[in-house]
Amino acid sequence: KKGYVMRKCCFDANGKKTPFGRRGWKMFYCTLRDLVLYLHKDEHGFRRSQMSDNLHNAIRIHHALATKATDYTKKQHVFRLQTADQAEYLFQTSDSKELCSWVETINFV
Ligand code: I3P
Repeated sequence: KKGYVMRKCCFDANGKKTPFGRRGWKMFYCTLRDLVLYLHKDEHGFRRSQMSDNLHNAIRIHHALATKATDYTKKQHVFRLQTADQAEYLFQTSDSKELCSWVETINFV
């Protein structure tokens, strides 16, 4: 699965709160492949990039959990992603169908 999303970092690895200045929303082209979410500036990023670039913003989703962020009311169509290393992100999708599709894809791969 692929597509544009907005991402906000809430907690870094080991549940450490993401510091102010790095908590903003940022747009990425997201590619889910082999249990990794790759985040790039645009849809050409994956093809153009070196593997080291790919891994820079990559999130491993093995043993991760995606849930609709019903408690986050500032934006619509947002899901929360909690990873095995206890990082936490919010992702805003374009509509409710995309939201369900990302959540299901992440949880059932
Ligand atoms: C953050 C940015 C986010 C905001 C976050 C700020 O500042 O304004 O949009 O989250 O608030 O810290 P910065 O870009 O300097 O990191 P919301 O959009 O959810 O309000 P937060 O610290 O309460 O998460």
